[in-house]
Amino acid sequence: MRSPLMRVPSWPEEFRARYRAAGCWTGETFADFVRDRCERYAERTAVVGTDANGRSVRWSYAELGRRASAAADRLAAAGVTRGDRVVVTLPNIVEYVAVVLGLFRMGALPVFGLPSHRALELTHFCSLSDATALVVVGEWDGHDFRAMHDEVSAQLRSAGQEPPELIDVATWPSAPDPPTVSGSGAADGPGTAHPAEEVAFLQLSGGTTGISKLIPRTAADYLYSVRESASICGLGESTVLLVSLPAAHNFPMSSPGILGVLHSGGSVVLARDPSPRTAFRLIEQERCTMASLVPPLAQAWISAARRRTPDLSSLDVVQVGGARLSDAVAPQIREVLGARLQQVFGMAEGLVNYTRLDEPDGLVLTTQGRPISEYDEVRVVDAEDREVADGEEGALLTRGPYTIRGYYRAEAPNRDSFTADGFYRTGDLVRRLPSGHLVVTGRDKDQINRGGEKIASEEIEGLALSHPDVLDAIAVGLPDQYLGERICLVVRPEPDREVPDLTTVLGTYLRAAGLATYKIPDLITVLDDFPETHVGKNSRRDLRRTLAARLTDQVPAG
Ligand code: AMP
Ligand code: DBH
Repeated sequence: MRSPLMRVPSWPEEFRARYRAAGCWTGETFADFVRDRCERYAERTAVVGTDANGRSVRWSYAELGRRASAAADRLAAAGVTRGDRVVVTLPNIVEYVAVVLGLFRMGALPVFGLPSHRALELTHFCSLSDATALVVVGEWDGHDFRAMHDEVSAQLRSAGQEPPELIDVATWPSAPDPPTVSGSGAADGPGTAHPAEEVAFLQLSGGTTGISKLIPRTAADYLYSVRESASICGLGESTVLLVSLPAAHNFPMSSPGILGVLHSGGSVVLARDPSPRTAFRLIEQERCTMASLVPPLAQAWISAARRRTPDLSSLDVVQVGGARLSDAVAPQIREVLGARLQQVFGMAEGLVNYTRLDEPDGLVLTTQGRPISEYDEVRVVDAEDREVADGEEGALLTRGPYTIRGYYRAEAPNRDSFTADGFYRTGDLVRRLPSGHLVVTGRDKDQINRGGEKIASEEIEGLALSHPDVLDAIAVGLPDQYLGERICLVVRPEPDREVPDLTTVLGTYLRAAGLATYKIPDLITVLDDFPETHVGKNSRRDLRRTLAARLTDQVPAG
């Protein structure tokens, strides 16, 4: 038996009442959403892409509805029921959309892993969420996910936990089975007064401290952000969104992303790999009108478009977010790609900021936008949590109708990441302009942002420290022309040990430990001594800063 979902920190009743009264929170559940949109837009094209076996696929909304039900039936046959957590780690294939909507229909909770996650992360997510099943595609990009499921299962068993069922979408037939009479896929919402306000899925966070945490999101809060995002971004039935980023990321899922497009009756085009070649082919073929990119991908598109002159004439808006877009690259979105730029500064915990499509270049090219909602509360504060004047740099705190009040099963981090009155400490340093626009100027969290992927320094350090030849380890982000930051791991070896090539040994060690590919350090440096820092709460943070500054001067920029 799986444990029920634990209680999560949530909005006080006074806020719930306010968000309901303001119309931010409606009673729509994800099951309602799936049923309603698949019926309403039945004949329109919902999803274009490839399936687990590489076949080209084009599903109408009605077909998507059938596929979601078929996925729900298969999940139910594997033992998944309402309220269960299911870790999904699929690449950008059409089954991803069917599985997620299928889980929504049955009232089970997706936990959004990435295809780049490995046994270490997936064991952690399965364990923390007490997952009933792990959904994978048999083999992808040379990685065997079935073998990884075995590894995850062995680890959980040795910790006395029940392993998740393996669900391999590569074994699913290309045509859906006829729907079962039980209709397990189409269950109605739970019998509570506000089913839409129950936790509907767990999203992942790079977080502000420690390793990835699970973010509990509800239909009420999430669909509010999705509806508003769709409206801000001008989505409609003619929208064709190209999804080149990993589909499970919060950005391509909800800002306005796949859900925003399905809400509006448009089409989602899934790119199975992020290369400009694949993207340009799909834009030409499907006449994509919109794409969401992280800055390194935007740069890759720009340089590829300069060389190849693809037909991007259908492209109206290119969104860039996930990491700071440099002011130098921003104008090239229009100059080279011929599209309007929209900057997006968001977080899986909630708050999303957009530059609006009708705003002047001065704001669009140099700010990261302003919040979605008039109910988003934003405070920019100094080290004592006192608000600073507009234009001055400070730490960004936020609270609102779609920003969580706490992570799932994370009491200690919650004390650090949220104020007593429920503001989320984003860990971002910003300047707020009188117009409400935010400019992201830096960060006060121990995190590396590698081209939009967030990595907690502590996670890499902890793993490096488990190697017997390592006395101490520090992971920092060093400036990188292309990625924004790359990961540098600095290790201090055990004094008495003679390791011929600790850097190579450690690289192999981290990979073998099951660390996600994007977290593997780009550079490993050995130092016999670490600089002295003050003792105390912030000593490791000081050490990271000192080493990052020193290495930035010494190592040529990547
Ligand atoms: P996460 O909490 O893992 O969802 O990551 C969200 C974080 O990504 C934010 O708190 C920022 O640090 C960073 N981020 C997202 N979008 C932008 C952007 N447009 N500019 C700068 N940083 C961003
Ligand atoms: O980086 C992010 O997490 C992010 C970026 C843009 C996000 O969660 C979002 C938009 O919703």
